[in-house]
Amino acid sequence: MLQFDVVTIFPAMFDAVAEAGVIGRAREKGIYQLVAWNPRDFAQNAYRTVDDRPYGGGPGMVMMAEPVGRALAAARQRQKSAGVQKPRVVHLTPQGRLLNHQLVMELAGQQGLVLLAGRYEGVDERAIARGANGIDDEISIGDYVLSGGELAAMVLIDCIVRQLPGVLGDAESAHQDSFVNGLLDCPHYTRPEVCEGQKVPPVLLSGNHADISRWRLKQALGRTWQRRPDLLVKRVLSDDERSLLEEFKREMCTQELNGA
Ligand code: 6GU
Repeated sequence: MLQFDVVTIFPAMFDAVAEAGVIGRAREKGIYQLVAWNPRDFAQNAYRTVDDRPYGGGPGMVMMAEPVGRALAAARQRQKSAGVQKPRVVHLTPQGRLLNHQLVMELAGQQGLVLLAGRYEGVDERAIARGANGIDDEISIGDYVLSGGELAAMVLIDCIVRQLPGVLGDAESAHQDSFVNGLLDCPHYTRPEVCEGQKVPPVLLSGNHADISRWRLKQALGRTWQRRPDLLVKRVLSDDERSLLEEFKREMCTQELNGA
């Protein structure tokens, strides 16, 4: 069972992942466990203060090192009790390295993860030092700013849990996801065959599985070329894929000439 501990001043936000959909069901099945730790419960004064003004001045507040450090220590202790000797400790921050499929797979192979979700302008640097009993990674989920690390931590939990054995059924298998083969996914269709005058591509009704596979790969290549050319630069195309992409481009030109 994968062990998650999250340090957050908004533990209730994590009910959203713990209860809904495939990720909620995975928790009920005992595939992972998630415990939240609130730095407020480790604050010293009567107001349970967890933030203060930044030294050196400037806007916003900083999360205090001591309550955060004590919550992290409690999270590590809980991991140890659950049998995890060396949990990976991750700070979610826009200053982190960008999350991608490869990093998700690496984290999905860990026994336990401690996630620190910061708020305000950031966390006192002394609570997020690297090294023994420090932070192992800083991770960002994209080049935009969230109000806190909680949503990013939930994104991370969702991506990781859906990769664990027994979470997705055959029908929803993670092997066919976008990014697994370095390409975006192909378009999908279901009933009815005609929807407001728009037909399902005839090849999908042909029953010819080889043709269907080729069409799907062609669409995946075409979409990736149109929407995420950066992904194609990183991926070596086989001769077959190269000719499918050329076919896609030719068909696009023909559609344009026909006014589609
Ligand atoms: Cl991990 N945290 C915050 N606050 N904003 C983000 C982020 C993380 N990743 C992208 N934006």
